[in-house]
Amino acid sequence: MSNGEDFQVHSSHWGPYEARLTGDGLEIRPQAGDLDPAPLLENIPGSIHHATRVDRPMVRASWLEDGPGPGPRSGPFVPVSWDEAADLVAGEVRRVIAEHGNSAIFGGSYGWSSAGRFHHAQSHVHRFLNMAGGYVGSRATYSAGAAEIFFPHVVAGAEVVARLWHEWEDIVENTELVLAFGGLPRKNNFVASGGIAEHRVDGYLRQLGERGATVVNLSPLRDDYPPHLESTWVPVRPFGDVPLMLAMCWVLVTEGRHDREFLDRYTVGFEQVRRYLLGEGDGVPKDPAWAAPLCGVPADEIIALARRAAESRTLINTTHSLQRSQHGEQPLWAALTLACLLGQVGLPGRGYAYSLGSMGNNGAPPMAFPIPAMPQGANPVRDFIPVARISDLLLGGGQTYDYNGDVLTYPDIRMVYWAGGNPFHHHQDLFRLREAFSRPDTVVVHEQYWTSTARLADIVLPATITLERRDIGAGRHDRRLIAMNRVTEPHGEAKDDYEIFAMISERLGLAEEYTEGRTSEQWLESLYETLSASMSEVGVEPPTWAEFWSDGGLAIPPEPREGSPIELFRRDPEAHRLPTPSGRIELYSERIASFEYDDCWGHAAWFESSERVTDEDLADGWLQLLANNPATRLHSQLDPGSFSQGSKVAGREPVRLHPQDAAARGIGDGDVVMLSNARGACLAGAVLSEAVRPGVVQLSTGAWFEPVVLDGREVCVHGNPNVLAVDVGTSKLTQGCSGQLSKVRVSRHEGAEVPEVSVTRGPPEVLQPSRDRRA
Ligand code: PGD
Repeated sequence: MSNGEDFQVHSSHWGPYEARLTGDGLEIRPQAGDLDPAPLLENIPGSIHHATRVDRPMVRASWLEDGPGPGPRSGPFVPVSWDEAADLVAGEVRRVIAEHGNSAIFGGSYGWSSAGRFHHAQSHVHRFLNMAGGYVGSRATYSAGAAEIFFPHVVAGAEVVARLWHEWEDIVENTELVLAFGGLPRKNNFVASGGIAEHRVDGYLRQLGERGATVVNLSPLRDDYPPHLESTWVPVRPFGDVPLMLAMCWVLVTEGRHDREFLDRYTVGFEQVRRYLLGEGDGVPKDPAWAAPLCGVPADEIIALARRAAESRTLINTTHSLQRSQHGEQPLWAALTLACLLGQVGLPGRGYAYSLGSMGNNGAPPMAFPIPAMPQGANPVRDFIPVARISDLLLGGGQTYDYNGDVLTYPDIRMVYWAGGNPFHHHQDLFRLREAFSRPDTVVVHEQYWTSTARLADIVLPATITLERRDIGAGRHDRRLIAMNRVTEPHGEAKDDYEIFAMISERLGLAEEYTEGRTSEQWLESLYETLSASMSEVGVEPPTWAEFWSDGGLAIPPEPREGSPIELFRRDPEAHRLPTPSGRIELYSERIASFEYDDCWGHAAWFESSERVTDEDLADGWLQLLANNPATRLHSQLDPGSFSQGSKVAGREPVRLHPQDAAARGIGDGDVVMLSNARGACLAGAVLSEAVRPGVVQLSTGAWFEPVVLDGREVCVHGNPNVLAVDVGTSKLTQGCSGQLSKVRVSRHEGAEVPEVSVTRGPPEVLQPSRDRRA
């Protein structure tokens, strides 16, 4: 839609906007009707022709000269034509399949890609590889890897718990006390996978406060609750949530405040939990005196909080971040157990909620109609990995490991194919990941920008950004489909992922299967037709395809429902049995217990973690690194953008630490500091802040990884915390990402002079093409 001023409607994971080309670039403005537009929009204007765009297909010179094989993936790139690039990729796919089989290709290709239902990079890489006979895929997400595997054992699918149990409107209306473990961070509420049209959460939180409800922000960071709204900050020590929750349970049980009737009717396993809380097996009562040093909350405050929760209409929420560290299942299970003891689960706006505050549309009802999706076909290869086990896979072909009751074997991978993700941003222990990436014969990446992952690939194919293509924008729990107009021509020789795979498919004799004879425009229209058909089926007249574009989108009503799944369960637990073995909430799970894991038992429990900074560690100079999602960009996307760059300190990612910890180390505001541990080291720019609990340093993810040798050691000079984060699974049960919390040392950097960050400024070294390079 053009609105007379040449602005065109468009969208992103952080909200819709309008864009137009001007003489010297791109002008954008939030879409009218967005209640609280995201500041992340500021990253977009400079992004179209940024110096870091990949403008031509590129192949690493050494790969061209020596052919496929393991190696360090270093050295310059050479530009090639699209035909040559497509020939090379098709030839390598054919070779790997012929010599090693389809299970030698890793196509799990995790990542957020961009908004847009058709040009969704992962859908295309999976569709293409399925047509080629299959690939090793990945299960679950970096966001919620522990929750996705754990919840089905004890209540229901994680998506159901996260997205269908609660609506903000019920919370605003009913809740007196919100115990927000991990807070309800404003930065996360700007973002939702696929897009978010209206950004309503801030308004809900304001109304909640106006109604007199109390929100307790239980987090090491004060601004994990929007600073402009009122809340009570309880600065819980990292890894301290479980002891705090267990001690609250202990108070309820020993004071007889637990709801026996609820526990008998709706749950199984209270007796095992009671014995554990009282220390009948291990001799350790999980009482406030036990919990206080672990969680950093005084015992009398724990008691008061438990009593207040029992006397109020209480909602207990845990964010995704709580489960993104070792034993990530336990905070969820302990919070659910606490909510069950309070007996309020299944009442509107009360009980237990998962991941409110982790994404902007959690707590919103689903759309009444299924949003269109590109069909991916079926994958004949059965091998997969839990998504965060990528380094173990590439380093450990043939090795076995425990996962969710099974023993699995890592297949031997020869080719890695990635589109729409940035593992050298999202994975942990990046120096180990780099070693892992040196093992396969070939790494192919489709990228828009020279991210660290593109720089560590053999073949890099330039992908368009959303502004260069038409698409349908939609998030499953949003209220609007957005007509994403094409605002500008592709940068350089960039192509849509769809076109790229169509070219490669053609060389493999798979063009007909992959494209089904359709152009991108025809696919878009056919996706829209699936939506219009489901609207017509229930008697709703859908706008025509042309009207959809001229209106700039389409409002979709929420799905009508007679109560959330957990409310229905409470009303009638027999008619609405939960999909657990007992049909009830499992405070004790026979099934999990039967796996006999030493790091996840049959009930919520406290486990020590190798990355927890103890009092002795603090005395010895260690600090607890909290590597959370950033406020100035989505993950690593558009790190070179002006909003993200504007936040850098001394040209590097800002690291926040408490003035007390800074003073003890002679660190001043704005100093370049070194964070290090046995896994790696990085530089960052110091920001002193009392919003961070003493003993904790916060360095968000997403600064593009830039390793440089300083004083004889390789260091990320930009500030990517994943060089420090631990690469172990959350537990044998879930094997999720545990990168949120690590143990680090922090000091003022006084060694070699530090180079400026260059990774966000331009491309890596590119050689001129030479006709006889391969002769
Ligand atoms: P993004 O930066 O979104 O990160 O990890 P993820 O890999 O999703 O990467 C998306 C990439 O896709 C970008 O490089 C972008 O340029 C590219 N891209 C976008 N659109 C397209 C397209 O249309 N085509 C192609 N070919 N490419 C495209 C995020 C992951 O990080 C997540 S979800 C979480 S929650 C994790 N959080 C943490 C954490 O809390 N702590 C640590 N230590 N580590 C984490 N990592 C995880």
